[in-house]
Amino acid sequence: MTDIPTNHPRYHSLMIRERIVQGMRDGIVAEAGLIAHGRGEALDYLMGEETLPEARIAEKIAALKLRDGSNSVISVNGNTAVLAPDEIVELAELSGSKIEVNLFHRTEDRISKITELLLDAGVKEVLGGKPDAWIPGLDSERGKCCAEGIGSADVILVPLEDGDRAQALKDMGKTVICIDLNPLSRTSNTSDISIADEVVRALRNMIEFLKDNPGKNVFFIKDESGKVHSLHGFDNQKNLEAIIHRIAKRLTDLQS
Ligand code: PTJ
Repeated sequence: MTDIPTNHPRYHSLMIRERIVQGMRDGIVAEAGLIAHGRGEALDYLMGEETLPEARIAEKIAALKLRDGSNSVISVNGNTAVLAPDEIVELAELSGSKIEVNLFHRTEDRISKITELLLDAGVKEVLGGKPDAWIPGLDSERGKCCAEGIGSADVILVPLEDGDRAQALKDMGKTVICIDLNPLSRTSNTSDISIADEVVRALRNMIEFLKDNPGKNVFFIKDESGKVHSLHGFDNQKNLEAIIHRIAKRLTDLQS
């Protein structure tokens, strides 16, 4: 890995980038994953590289939905595995979710490397290696899934997703939660709960929230201004619009 001086003003961002590059060299991240990451970096820059208040609301609601699901599944791809293996495992434990590896650029070698990475992070079982079901409406390799995981999930968390599968999962009647820095993407606009935040920050915030609210029936959450939001009344489109306005305002403020 390239040596990044710790006093570099963009140290944190460059270190994360290095993890993605190394992940690609190790055969875990798809080549296209580098491009996806660059797109994410640009959007994160526009957001000030911090969790926006609306994203925090979505994270809390998503964490509760995941914990409330009777068969919740966290779907993992190459980028997510390399950036946040420990966070995936911890969130799965706290929310009682299964973990399934599901890849757009599927190869058996990548599936087994990602599975190994997650097992090393401490989870007992990782699904995805022996697919026995198919997501209807998908022609790509991404359609392959496990009946006991994604196939029968009622709530599914899909970090760094492509729009096609989000729609196909919705068509199966599942509650779809995405993590995607692009509030304009098809994935964000298709999902039930869209978290427009960087994946590591998002997963850590969800973990923190569940730790602060262990085993409770939580139906309402408060935002930073003290406003109360109901778990059932969450308006995803409105939340995404607020994020787009925030980015637009930030750009205007930076210009003046
Ligand atoms: O590992 P595979 O084979 O399943 O492939 C994974 C990738 C990411 C290559 C594949 O799903 C893909 O091509 O995704 P897209 O269509 O490029 O979409 C990725 C989305 O994730 C984009 O909207 C990015 O802005 C966003 N994104 C990238 N990095 C991050 C991110 N969102 C949150 N956190 C990030 N670190």
